[in-house]
Amino acid sequence: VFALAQGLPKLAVKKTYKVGFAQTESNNPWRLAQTKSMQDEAKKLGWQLVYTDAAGSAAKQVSDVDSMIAQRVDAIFLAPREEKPLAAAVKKARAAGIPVILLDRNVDQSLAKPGVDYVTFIGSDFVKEGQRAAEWLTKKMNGKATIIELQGTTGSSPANDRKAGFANYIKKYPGMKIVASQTGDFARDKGRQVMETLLQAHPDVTAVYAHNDEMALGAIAALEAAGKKPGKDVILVSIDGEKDALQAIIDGKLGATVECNPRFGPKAFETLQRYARGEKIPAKIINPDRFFDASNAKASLSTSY
Ligand code: GYE
Repeated sequence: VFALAQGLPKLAVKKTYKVGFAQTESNNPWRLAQTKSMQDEAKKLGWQLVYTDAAGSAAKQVSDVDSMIAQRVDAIFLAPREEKPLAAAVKKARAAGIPVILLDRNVDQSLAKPGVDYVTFIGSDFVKEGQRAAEWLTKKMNGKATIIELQGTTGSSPANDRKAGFANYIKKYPGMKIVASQTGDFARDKGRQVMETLLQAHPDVTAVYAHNDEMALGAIAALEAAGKKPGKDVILVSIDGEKDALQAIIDGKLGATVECNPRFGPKAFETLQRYARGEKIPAKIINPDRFFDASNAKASLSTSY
């Protein structure tokens, strides 16, 4: 009955809405900060928030979206765990007449499109984040490094784009070599385990590029367990800017981290209201990100999460 031939579902202008937020997992400070920001903003506006946690499973997240559709939420905020499987969930919501706004991760652009299948993507420029990490590391290592890369969740847009942004930058520097690249699933303990294994095969490693802080912190633990000094024997760079990472910079163990801002609440809810009013929403809304290294980590600690 609700199926639309094409185009985005309309959203009525109302005082309050019932909106869904389909979170991907809650295993790190970044996720917790994002969830809190969404809950705080819903509370502030007096909107009902239907919150689900996919606990790291794309299949569960697809069924979480299904249940939001069944509950007839007014709109869905979705943080798609992986690019391909969640594109179908986006299309299902659209067909049911429910507008979707993507938060922090994108879906495969050949499978679902902004302005057609979903309203917009709000998040960071992940390619640029990878580039900035590469730029810092190249400078720090004077263009010569034996690098281990710890990738984020396989099939997720930040893992794909952070990898591409970094690789594209170091291409111009033949001395910057990635000798191993494996997923640590954006998780601290997985990062530690993967680093432990990769260290045995590559004891000559001089640098680590981790797609998020949690994996960098895991790698630091693995390096220390192997008798190496992170920050001296091996230089690490990562992405997110969480409190533990800023502390690791202050302690001299982590070199730098590119910020990836998790505080989506105000922007997300405001964008939905603008959409309801019929304003034209751009296909992408990019969050500005800061950069933290030894020069500003201490001063920035209190602004972190
Ligand atoms: O960097 C990571 C989280 O999707 C941008 O996911 C987000 C990433 C973030 O688990 O820490």
